[in-house]
Amino acid sequence: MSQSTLPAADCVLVAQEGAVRVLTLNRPQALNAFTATMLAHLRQALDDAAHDRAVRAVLVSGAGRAFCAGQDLSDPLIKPEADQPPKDIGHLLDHYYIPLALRLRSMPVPVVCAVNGVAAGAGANFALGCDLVVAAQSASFIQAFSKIGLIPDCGGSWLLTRLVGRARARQLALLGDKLPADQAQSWGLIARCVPDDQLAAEGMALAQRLAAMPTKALVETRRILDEALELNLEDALKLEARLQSQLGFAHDYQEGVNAFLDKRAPQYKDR
Ligand code: T3D
Repeated sequence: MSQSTLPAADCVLVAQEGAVRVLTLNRPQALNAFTATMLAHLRQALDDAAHDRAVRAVLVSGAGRAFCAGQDLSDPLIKPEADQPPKDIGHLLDHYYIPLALRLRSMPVPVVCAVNGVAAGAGANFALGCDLVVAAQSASFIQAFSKIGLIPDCGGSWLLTRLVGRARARQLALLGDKLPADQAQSWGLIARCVPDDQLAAEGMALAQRLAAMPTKALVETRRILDEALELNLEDALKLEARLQSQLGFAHDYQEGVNAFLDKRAPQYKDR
């Protein structure tokens, strides 16, 4: 299938392959570390994908040998300067990381992350915030924050314990050691670890597969899996019933059942 390149800022490349919007973090000389400009473009690219009804899944990856080294520590917005008072780095979180993490969580389509190399700091937590994470064998995840005197951000404080439990979350966040992709998979931090030369194909295959599925049901599945963690059983059952009732009125449920009964492939279109 041909990949057409759409207009975009250089630091985040945007392309379309079938119903999949492909976003590539593109500052390989700095291991795709996030500058404020890049964070703004990434959020805009996610907004654009969310608003384009031709998009049924998003695939995010990185250019070069890394996925993303987290916040660019040389960005003038946060870089400490001699003889100047410390800068308020909370500003960066309020204006860039919080909206980015929330945008990811509220995407109306599933988001697959193909982690092609090291994912550190906010780069790791942005990846882990995606719906399905597939990583190359040579990739790794680093909660680099403690090494520079910070706490996990970009959703890390919320995600880590949920993904790997208290002991492993603390080990990752306190020590800031590199977790190889195969161990990340065996710990349940990510969905899959694949040979390096299969990453691009595997990421695209997952995204294409999700793009052909009933999008609304996938997005509500994401929602209930997160929300149910905070609920007691009875409230979770009630939320299941409410969402199931809504989905039951949608085209895709009617189509799924009819296709099953007709012994044909379903054609889903809700978003
Ligand atoms: O203000 C705030 O900080 C709040 C927000 C926080 C969110 C965060 O993400 S905090 C965490 C920030 N990230 C880090 O602390 C990771 C820093 N990077 C590293 O520890 C290492 O680079 C890696 C373990 C990721 C990879 O190591 P390695 O040996 O494979 O590569 P390298 O040689 O260290 O890096 C290659 C180049 O990328 C190098 O530039 P050069 O010397 O070739 O010109 C290096 O400076 C640059 N680079 C890597 N990470 C960053 C970076 N430049 C700017 N910011 C980075 N985060």
